[in-house]
Amino acid sequence: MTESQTRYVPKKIKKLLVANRGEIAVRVMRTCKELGIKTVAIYSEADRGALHVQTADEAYCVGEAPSRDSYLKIDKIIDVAIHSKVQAIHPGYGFLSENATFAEACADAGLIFVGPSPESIRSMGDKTTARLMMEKAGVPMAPGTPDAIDDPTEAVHIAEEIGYPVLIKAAAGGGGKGMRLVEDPSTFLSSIEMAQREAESAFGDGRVFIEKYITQPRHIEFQVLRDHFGTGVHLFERECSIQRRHQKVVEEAPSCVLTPEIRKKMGEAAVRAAEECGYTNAGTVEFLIDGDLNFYFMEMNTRLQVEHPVTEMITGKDLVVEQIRIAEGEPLGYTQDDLTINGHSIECRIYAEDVRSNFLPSPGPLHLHRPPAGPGVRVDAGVDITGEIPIHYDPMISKLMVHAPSRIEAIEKMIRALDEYTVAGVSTTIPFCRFAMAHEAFRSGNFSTHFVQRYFDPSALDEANKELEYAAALAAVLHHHESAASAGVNQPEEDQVQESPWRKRAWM
Ligand code: MV4
Repeated sequence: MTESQTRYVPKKIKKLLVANRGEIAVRVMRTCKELGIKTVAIYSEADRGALHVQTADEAYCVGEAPSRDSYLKIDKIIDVAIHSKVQAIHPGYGFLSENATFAEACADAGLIFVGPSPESIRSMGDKTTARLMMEKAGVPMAPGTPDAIDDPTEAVHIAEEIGYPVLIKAAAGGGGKGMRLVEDPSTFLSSIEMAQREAESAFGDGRVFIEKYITQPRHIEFQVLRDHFGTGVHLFERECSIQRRHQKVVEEAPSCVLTPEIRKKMGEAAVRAAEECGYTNAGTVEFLIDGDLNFYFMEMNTRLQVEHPVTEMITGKDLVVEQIRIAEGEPLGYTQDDLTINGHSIECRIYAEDVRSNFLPSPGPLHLHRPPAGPGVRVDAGVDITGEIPIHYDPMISKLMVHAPSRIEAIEKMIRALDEYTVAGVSTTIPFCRFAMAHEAFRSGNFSTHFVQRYFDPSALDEANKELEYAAALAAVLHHHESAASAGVNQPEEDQVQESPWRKRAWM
């Protein structure tokens, strides 16, 4: 295709296929209903009775339970889209959402892919290409190799210049896959070789690059939106530092460590990042931020993210509405100055996992799913009052979001909502979320991406006796309030406190 042929032709969406399952499929369909758009679901044989199938106006089985036989079957999904006469496909997150070949297949079939162009997906998917583009856009990055390493002995010198520890990352990786930490030069060469071999077998692409390792960072990401007329905005940040093995568990917006000045700088860098790759639709620019509030580009996610609702709650924007309008060729219709932060929002991801057994997935039938409600509470679930968490997919049951005027009120509301949440039949991460909400480090804002590893001890949980656990959390909170600012109880050990770069920025 030549440049002129790719010019965007506005087109109204009357019917849309959601190429996904679970809560995100339901969430996208809800907005479609509000916009008067008919919805089409696809499902695997494991999902015949699933909520997203019941929610859709039409539903089509696309194959057997394993994702590669159903939710990842590009040809089959395009066939269903053509047969059901939709104008557009929304990919949700995961599955085919960041697959450039799928976005291309949609375009080739005359279908709107609700997301960025295949070119944007491809360039951000290759972390070395992304790095080069961000450098050009003047987005701050951790010191590192400008490109993939082809001469490891030369890379030793670069690592020496950067200074140890360094992190080896796979060009085709992302989300923490294929990373390797190198503490000192003695293991550098062997680590590079191992990383290249691992990347080759995991991604079919052995290219790796190195970056200076940022210690005890926080993960802060910016939501961006960009239309087909070159207007781009950011919808502020989400703090996602509470994660376990690259799986986020608690997210919030805004982050309690950003000053208005740094927020503005990071937001502008995120919009420049989107401009540089000709980005359209919704995207997320991930940063690491160190204790001195220096920020570094990590990667760009070219999809709607799991944690998008916290952004919706503080901005009042429905991100799926924005995605669909942009995909239809509508101009954004507002600018950065029209956007403000209202209050504070927190999300807890409720997984069917056993927190006492190292977060082992706990799939199976849900005998009862009774989510909390009330003012400022939102639950996006993939199941109804009963349902099933199939073994074949991500075991997330739902996302619980709260919105309140301040961070502390949001935390208290979340504790109330978690306590109200009843799930019978499977183990859930609710006890972990309650632990996080009650923890002094979380409450004070003095935490980093090491929070779970540093503080979480499953033996502290007693899921069998919720009341007891809740009472303990309350007692701890009460104690904290009564012991006022400097008692030093409920604080991490002295040496840990001193080494935390976040303590000086913690407030409530
Ligand atoms: C890093 C880093 C420290 N320094 N890069 C993890 C996910 C992937 N996007 C990149 N990741 C990291 N990159 C530099 N230069 C630490 C991590 C990291 C991390 C980042 C965010 C949230 C949780 C994390 C857990 C381990 C490592």
